[in-house]
Amino acid sequence: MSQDEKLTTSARTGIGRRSFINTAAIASLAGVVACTEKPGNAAAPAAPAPTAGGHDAGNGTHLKPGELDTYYGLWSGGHNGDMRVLGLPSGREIHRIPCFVPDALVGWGITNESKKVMGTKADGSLKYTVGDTHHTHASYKDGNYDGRYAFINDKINARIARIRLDYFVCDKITELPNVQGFHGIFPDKADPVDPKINYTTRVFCGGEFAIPVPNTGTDDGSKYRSLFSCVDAESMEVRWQVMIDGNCDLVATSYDGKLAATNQYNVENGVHYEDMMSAERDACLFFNVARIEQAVKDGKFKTYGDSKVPVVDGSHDANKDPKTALTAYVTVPKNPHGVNASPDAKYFICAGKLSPTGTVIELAKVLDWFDGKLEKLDSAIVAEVELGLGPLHTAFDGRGNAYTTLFLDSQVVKWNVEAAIKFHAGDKSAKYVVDRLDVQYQPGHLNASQSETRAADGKYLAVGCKFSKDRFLPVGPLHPENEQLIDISGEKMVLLADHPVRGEPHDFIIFKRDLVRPKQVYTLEEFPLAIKDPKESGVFRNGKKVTVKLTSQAPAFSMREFKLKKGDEVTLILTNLDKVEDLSHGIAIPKYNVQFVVNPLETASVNFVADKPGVFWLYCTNFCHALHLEMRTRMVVEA
Ligand code: CUK
Ligand code: CUA
Ligand code: CA
Repeated sequence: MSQDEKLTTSARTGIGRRSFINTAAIASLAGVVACTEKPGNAAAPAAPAPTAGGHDAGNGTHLKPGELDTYYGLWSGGHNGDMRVLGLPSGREIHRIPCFVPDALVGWGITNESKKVMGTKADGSLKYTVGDTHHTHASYKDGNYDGRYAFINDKINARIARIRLDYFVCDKITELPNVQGFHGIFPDKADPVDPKINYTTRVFCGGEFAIPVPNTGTDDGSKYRSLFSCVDAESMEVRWQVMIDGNCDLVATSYDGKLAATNQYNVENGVHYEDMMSAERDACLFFNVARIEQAVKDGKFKTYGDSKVPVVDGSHDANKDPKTALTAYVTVPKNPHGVNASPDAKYFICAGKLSPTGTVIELAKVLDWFDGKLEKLDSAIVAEVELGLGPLHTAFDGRGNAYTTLFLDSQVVKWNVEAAIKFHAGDKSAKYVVDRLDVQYQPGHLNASQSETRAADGKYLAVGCKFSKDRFLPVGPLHPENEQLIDISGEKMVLLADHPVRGEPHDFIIFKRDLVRPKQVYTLEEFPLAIKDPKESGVFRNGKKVTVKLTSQAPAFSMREFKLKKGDEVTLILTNLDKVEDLSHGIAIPKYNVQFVVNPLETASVNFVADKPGVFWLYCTNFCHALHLEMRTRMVVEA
């Protein structure tokens, strides 16, 4: 960027704050740590950690060829319906995990195995082909990520997907009954009853849009309700739901497993936006997990429609007595957005959205209320302080500071939680705002490295900006969104990099790379249909039903040709017998609309009707070998 262009940007964004960023960025250069030279092999796995605050090439995010990132980022892919994997601090996108939407690269939604995960109609076609992912979180153990699973929501069709982090693939999808606009998710971090279970066994899901329950075609607006759902992290079945007053939005969970919460912006039960913002205060709704599970055990639930999932009553009226209450409604200012758990395990923070405030709720006090030891529930609020315009989401650095996005101000504000509590208690000399940084532009989610774990390390902060405007080359009316990386290791925040991303990214997590140990090859045992030996290949006929068994080993498929008859109902099974990591093959069937990839020792299958007679060259689509182009097999469909 030339100096002139820089000035243009500064003029658009407010010169004062821009020049501050530049000064801060230059100041941080003083502590440059020379990038470690690695002798010899550029692909050596151990990458030197770029020191935040000491920047090579002026931005701290540039890795030399062959160097690896030090953090993984799991990103929601918005209405692409996938999860994205980024390496940080480089910001390079290294993988996409298709979940809710078909993906032509790997044949997600084409193979029988992926269709089974995605869900099909009676005719075998996919039940849904659109998705809208917002929130992604990973399973916990001892308050940190354990590398087992990640979870992601689909807002459109109320589905939750689980991703296995050993293979970085989606292995289960569950549709929530009687829910529309399923928004926030959060895994629990411990069991509220059994202290031995210090890891994730449940995932909580917030239903955002109130609908008639069951939703069977009678529109009686007065009966619209929202449900808060609990999904079993292992079976992925819905364990229970809570019918609430108002709605759910984002979700947070406590470190002891006792509490889950959702912010509510529509306590009014409005159906138009004017109605939804008519009250001055909405709520942060807490769920007493142990009591809810006891109520389910005791049979105190109903079921609705076709669903067999137990639904307990979480309404105001049914939960007035703290000693028996399943839910607690803490009132917070107007149409709050995110709710986030501080890494010291003490607080949930609700961002005000239509109020310029952040609300700090002390969890010990909420538990006191459930125990009958706190008279007024709202006195669990220990701070409600002004942050700026349009506060949405909050992240943490593990040093007592919170970072909140200000959508309208296009800023991130860094504030000290304990100072905010003192200020709220009357000490007006307590300076809680530590720093402000302009971001480009209109930030939604933000998250810091390891933020919502006990191991928050305060190194990097990423900010998902909803508008990029002038930050990238123009590409027509649809601009990319702008994912920005900020160094938060010092007192002042320092903007490090802009990254264009496909819309609409929402939530994400950033964690140390050694918390996951991905496998490099599958095992044959994982696939019931695996063809373990090329000699098992062949065409196996049972009337019109035909099974074609094929294996791949570079540079050939196990059969050079095979014959079918017009009208055959074919299942083609392909096992990749190559055992070397990264040696994947793809297979395409021209005119039959088939393409999928098999990774080392993976098996996948497709069904099709051989309705077009002719000779078809099935060919490998992944460049696997010097003879990749020659890697083909002939399918002859006889008329
Ligand atoms: S919501 Cu996207 S900016 Cu769906 Cu998490 Cu706040
Ligand atoms: Cu196998 Cu290309
Ligand atoms: Ca409201």
